[in-house]
Amino acid sequence: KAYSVAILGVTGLVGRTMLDVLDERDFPVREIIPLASERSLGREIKFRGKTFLTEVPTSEAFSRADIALFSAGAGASRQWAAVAADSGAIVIDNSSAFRMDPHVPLVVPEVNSEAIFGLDGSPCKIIANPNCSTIQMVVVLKPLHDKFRIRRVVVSTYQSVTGKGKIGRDALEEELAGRIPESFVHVHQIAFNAVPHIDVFQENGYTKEEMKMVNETRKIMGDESLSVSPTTVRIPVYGGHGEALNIEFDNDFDIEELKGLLSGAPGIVVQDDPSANVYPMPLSSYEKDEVFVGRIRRDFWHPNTLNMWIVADNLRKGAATNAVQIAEKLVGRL
Ligand code: 11C
Repeated sequence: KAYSVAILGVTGLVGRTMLDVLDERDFPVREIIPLASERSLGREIKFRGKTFLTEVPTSEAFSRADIALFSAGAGASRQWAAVAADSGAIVIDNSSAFRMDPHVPLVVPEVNSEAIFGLDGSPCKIIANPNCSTIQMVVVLKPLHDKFRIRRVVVSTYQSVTGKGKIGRDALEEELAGRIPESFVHVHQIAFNAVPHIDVFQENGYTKEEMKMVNETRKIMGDESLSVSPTTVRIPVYGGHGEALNIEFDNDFDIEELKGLLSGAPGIVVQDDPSANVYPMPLSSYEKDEVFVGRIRRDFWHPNTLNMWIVADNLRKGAATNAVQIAEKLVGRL
């Protein structure tokens, strides 16, 4: 069986990446229903040699879809998710709108794909895709938590400008070309800089991006006792988000056993050979679907504690690929 797939936000960076990933992974597509705002109405979208024209979202458009991938921001998701679900589509929502809704599963297939389905075996009508910086972290935390029980994670991120979509990428290019705007997309100049401020500050002194990493991680891992202590930073790169992780376990570990565990875990590629200068970087993770792990080493100054460095393409595993992997779990179940 092939499926009719609507993509809301198809002209954005994540929307376009969703098309690429559906194609590359041979997703059984019968028809693409490309949905965008009035501004982009009638734009040609090419998929496997066929051309589809963008439409504005309507209940009629969603009634033609089996699966609706949403990536047009939380406002659009709030407006259209229930309409799409009531029209018969299963919504996979890349926005933050429903992630913490207790009735909506928040899914990273390597960690909790079983959450996609209800007790009767049918898929939930709305499934949330987590924040990019959370997704890559939980992929590596999961096998370690299962084996050694994680007590605490201290994480510092190095996030690509594409996390803010096309405007984030364009802002860096403009600044590098010497065109300095009156107000900065990344709050401050991002060219030649690092800005420890992603999304808005909350009353507790953390940013919304940081609190997503705390709350989403607990929900996906199904463990409210997990302690995640984040600092999120925007840096002037494309290709992926980097994260330095300091992980304290309940139990001690053997470093070689731990590396073997990561190597064998789904969705992870270990790139760790300091003697040959091999470790993950945004440039080498660009347009790849896995989470890359390196600099794996014991924290010698704290018991049962590990340091490592991970990188993943935030538009791929951090958004489009994760959404398509969720859609793959629906194949044969709709
Ligand atoms: C960033 N992580 O890098 C954000 C982008 O909740 O899906 C994704 C925001 C989200 O700016």
